[in-house]
Amino acid sequence: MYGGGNLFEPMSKDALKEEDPVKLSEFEARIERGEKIEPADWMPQMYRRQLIRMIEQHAHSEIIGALPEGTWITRAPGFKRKLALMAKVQDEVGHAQLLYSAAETLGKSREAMINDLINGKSKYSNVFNYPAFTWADCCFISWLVDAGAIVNQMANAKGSYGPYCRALARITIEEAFHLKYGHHCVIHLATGTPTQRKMMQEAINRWWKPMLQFFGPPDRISAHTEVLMKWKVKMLSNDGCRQQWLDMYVPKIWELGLTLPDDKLRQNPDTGKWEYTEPDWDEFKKVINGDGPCNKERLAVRRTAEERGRWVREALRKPKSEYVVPLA
Ligand code: BYC
Repeated sequence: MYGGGNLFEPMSKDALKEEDPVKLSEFEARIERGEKIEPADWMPQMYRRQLIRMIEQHAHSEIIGALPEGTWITRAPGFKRKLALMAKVQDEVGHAQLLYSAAETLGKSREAMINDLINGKSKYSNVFNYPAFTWADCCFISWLVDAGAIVNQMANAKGSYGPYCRALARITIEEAFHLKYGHHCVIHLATGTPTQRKMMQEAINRWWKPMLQFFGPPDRISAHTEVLMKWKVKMLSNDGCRQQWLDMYVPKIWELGLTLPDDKLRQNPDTGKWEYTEPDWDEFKKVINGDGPCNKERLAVRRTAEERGRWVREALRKPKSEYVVPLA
């Protein structure tokens, strides 16, 4: 189990030198053989902290990600869309629950994770710091952001940490329904009236760059990819996920007669790789560090939810004798 030290601070690569070399090589051999690491197994502190960082960030992305779509539940066009969107948003919050539970197995409490989120210490996905101006933005998220999440999660569900992989396997099955629903919404707008089509095109134009950034910085500058791939936490690199998403979804977007706002976008016939205009990674840095269009609003909503829910958490913690009226 967790053997001490501050779980919340970043760790330098040198920390690995302090690990027991025999245990470390046994651990790495298990990963190499494709075995799952379980919470009670020995693991290097760096593996533990990397997992906490990544799973926690993933969990936060799910609850914050529920906000832009959540604001559209009352305005979704028609009863069927309202029902489906409500179910989807509920699923996303459920995913956060699964992921917080997986992160808790590594020794960080849910309360500490939520505190780090609302105090702006932890990160969550860049895309949720942008507004969903129109219904078409909401459709973009349901289809194409969920598609990106599926690419990442399908790969990582085959990774090394048992609780995270099991959570991802379940999440991915639910996301597959979101993807179908989102695709249906986009098809409806793209094949609708000229106004609907224009609305969809404008949403695609707005989301294109944040979406390319969703998979993380390019491998050449990614801080954590190397060690996470070595330990099979990440089974596909940031660029690998981005390419897979482009491969699967650019043709589907074009099929609908929609365009993408990048003159350089093309699949290189020799390498099979997609080429595109590099998004602005300095801007990405700003957005993930609290300075995007909606960061303040998103965290304010979470803080309010936390305050309003406090009485429920406190009531649940009270011993039964304090709130059950004894029968005469
Ligand atoms: N957004 O070394 P790198 C959903 C940070 S929810 C924000 O490449 P790593 C949905 C990164 O944390 C599912 N930050 O990092 C929900 C690191 O900062 P720190 C969303 C990002 O971890 C509701 C720094 O940049 N999916 O789909 O190796 C409704 C350097 O990056 C981002 C997940 O959360 C980003 N996009 O790889 C609808 C997947 N990218 O920690 C839909 C889980 C990078 O050093 N996470 N950063 O301060 C992952 O798979 C990985 O963490 C990433 C980044 C691929 C995102």
